[in-house]
Amino acid sequence: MNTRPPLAQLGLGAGKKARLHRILYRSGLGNGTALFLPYDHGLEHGPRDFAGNPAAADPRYVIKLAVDGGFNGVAIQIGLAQKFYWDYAGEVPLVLKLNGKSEIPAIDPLSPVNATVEEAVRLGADAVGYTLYVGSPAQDRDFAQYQQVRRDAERLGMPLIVWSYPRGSAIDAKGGKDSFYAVDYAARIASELGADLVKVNFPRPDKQDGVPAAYQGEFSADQAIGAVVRSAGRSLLLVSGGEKAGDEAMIEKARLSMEAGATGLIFGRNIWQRDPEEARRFAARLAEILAKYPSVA
Ligand code: FBP
Repeated sequence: MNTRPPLAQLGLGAGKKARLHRILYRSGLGNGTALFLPYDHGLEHGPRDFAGNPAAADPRYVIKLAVDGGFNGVAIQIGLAQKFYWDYAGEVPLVLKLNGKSEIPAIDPLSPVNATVEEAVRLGADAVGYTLYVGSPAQDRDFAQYQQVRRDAERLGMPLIVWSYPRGSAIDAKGGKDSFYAVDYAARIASELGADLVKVNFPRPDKQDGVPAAYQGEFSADQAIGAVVRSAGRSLLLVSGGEKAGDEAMIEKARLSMEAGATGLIFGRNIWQRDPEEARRFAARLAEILAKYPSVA
């Protein structure tokens, strides 16, 4: 098992350290782990994601779920943060997502920036989020706009969470977006580019078509996620949920991630696509896993 680097070793200025301390040690279980609730799907996928649980179309419902479920943060876009976070400001940390895109146009993956780190400060955020499409043909423009966000986050003492997502035709030809190769590379890129936390999909070592020789062969799930944690280095690793799946598959994903040294989980659809009682019960099961992996600040 890898050890999670303590906050003191992350090279953080006072503002970033204070905010991350609030997220990791004053919210959720307060034991250095994190369970985040992402809710930017209305932009990324549209209302189709709320079809199974129409209540989840209401931002108040989802933010309250984050408060009641003892989450370490809720990740939302500027519009929802301005009009809905207010009701619960201070009750659950805000992660303001600064870029995003719709799924409608068939263009090279790139998430344009639509909000600033200054706005995150004004809204009381404890972190900002940025989606970086690793390997996209638009990667040069992505890196350039990311640089501005990184510098603003540094200047304003705001922790930066990078959604490091391999996407695009070149990735599709090399094992796909969740291959061990692509996810491992994405974790390393986020570390190279200065992410404080990096969010990745769980790596699939079985996806080997077109991947480099180093990723061909027999790798277990725990070997793959262990390598990804190491590639993230001093960027704390968060594992995303993906489409709604069965309880046991998600619990196993959570267990393997935490055992490998991840800091936490960022599960959206697997939480708010359930009815409220089921969502709370499932979040409590995830919390039981996080409770087994405390770390000191
Ligand atoms: P989920 O746990 O629901 O997968 O949410 C994680 C997330 O990164 C969201 O923040 C984002 O809207 C969505 O996944 C993007 O998914 P994709 O890139 O597969 O469309």
